[in-house]
Amino acid sequence: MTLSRFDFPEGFLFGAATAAYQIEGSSFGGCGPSHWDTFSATPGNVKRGLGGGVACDHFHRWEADLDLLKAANLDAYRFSTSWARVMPDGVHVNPAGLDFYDRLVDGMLARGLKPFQTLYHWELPSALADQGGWTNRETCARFADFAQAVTHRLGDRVASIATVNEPWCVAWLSHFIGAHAPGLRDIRAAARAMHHILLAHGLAVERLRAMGQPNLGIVLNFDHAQAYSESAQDRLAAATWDGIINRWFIEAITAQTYPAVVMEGLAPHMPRHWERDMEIIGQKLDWLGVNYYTRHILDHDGTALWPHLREVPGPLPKTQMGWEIYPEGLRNFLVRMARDHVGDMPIYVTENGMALADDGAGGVTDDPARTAFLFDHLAAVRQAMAEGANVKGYFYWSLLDNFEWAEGYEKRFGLVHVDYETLARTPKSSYHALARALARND
Ligand code: IFM
Repeated sequence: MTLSRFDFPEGFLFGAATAAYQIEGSSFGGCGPSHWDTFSATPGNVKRGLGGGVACDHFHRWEADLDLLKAANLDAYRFSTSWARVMPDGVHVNPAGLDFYDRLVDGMLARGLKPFQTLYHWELPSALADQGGWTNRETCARFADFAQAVTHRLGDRVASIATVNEPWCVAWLSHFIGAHAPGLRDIRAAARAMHHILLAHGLAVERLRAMGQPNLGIVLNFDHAQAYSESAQDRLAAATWDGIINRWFIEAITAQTYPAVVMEGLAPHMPRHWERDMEIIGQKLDWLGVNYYTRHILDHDGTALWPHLREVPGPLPKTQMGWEIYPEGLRNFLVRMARDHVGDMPIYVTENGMALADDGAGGVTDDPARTAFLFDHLAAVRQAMAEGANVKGYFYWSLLDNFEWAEGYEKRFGLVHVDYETLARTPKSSYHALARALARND
């Protein structure tokens, strides 16, 4: 199914997203070390042991990259501001770091692109990681300082600010599963990170509100949780997964509570007096960002410790990440967020996309599967809107092939191909399809 911008209400925003560490090159511009530099320098953590030192060299090529966004007829660009670049030691400002983002934001405005900024997309300065990172409550206060410093410089020009990208990844994936920096597998560290990342969000919102900054939100990732069978145990496994990834953050923010099904495992490990933070965490926001990629099928694993579950491979076609393609899940989450949590508050799909292999045989830029993925998910957004979700925009992940965290550079999500030898950019057929769909014909 092919759609165009005219199938959506006037003012609906189409954009593409990236993140600082994944594209900029952390070895440039006085950027400080982050826990992703050390994580990726440790054997076994990242495929081929590559980090974000150069990445896509966006730090030097940002103007051409903004031109690509504009030529795709996009309305907005979702980018992030690296904490380690702005504050190399986590505390003191690096003027060159702020200057870079200042130029970048002006470059967006000059091209008619709305800047959608994310404050934290995972590059925790090493100096703060050394002090316990997200397991340490102090990091939350430092994050509010960072939020203030960046906003003081950029806040007059950005269209919106998200505090944190995907707190589930920051906390659970990184401290319980251990797949992302800092690579811990420790339930106590995970419980603390699950709470502290929300506290950091709340403190930043409080600080930015005090500065009069409008349009504040957070970006959460959602994963459709399906029980493998109708058995009570499998349904509990799916409900537990749903609680950990889909309910924990949104319920803290909108209802100032944590789901009982998750507290069953985490309660003994929560920081002291966590309840006292819930009011700060639950401040009213202006919009919600929904990142959606796939579903997971869960069954009960009686041999495993809490949360007693394991993932079962599903039957649907999969992306290069091995993720099932399931657009219905996006419709579900958008409707569920509106119905159960945020009502009429604006929702943006802040990430949605697929990785496709670079086959190295000339097919790298011909990606009809990505085009189909994109339009099928846009159709799901339309359905959700017809069912009452107040969705205001859609951002494809990602503009460029980039550093896909633990997967290194092999998993390619971009509308634009990046040759990591030459760093040349080549728009794929999905990029051209999107550009045609968004053309205004005027
Ligand atoms: O690349 C990531 C991004 O940093 C956060 N959301 C999911 C994407 C694909 O895995």
